Amino acid sequence: MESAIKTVVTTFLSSTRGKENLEGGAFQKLVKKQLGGMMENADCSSAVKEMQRGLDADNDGKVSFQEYLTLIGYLANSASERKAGANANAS
Ligand SMILES: [Ca+2]
Repeated sequence: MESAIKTVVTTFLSSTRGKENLEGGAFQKLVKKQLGGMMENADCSSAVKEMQRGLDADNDGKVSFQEYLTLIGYLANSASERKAGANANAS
């Protein structure tokens, strides 16, 4: 658990290269390199751009750490829903 949290943090920090936000293509690079197994559209640039816009709560064109956590939370949530769906037959 602790290593997972550290990975979430260090992945963001290494992707921003010292900046506070993921800017330009950094977000897309992160998604393509790190999340291809969890996200169906990770290789589709337009889908990733769309997702970046959706995460960008303050509309500054960049993905802040907080906004990035929204994505992590979303992925964790959908992973747990998939597990729950596999364990129970009912919707
Ligand atoms: Ca933002």
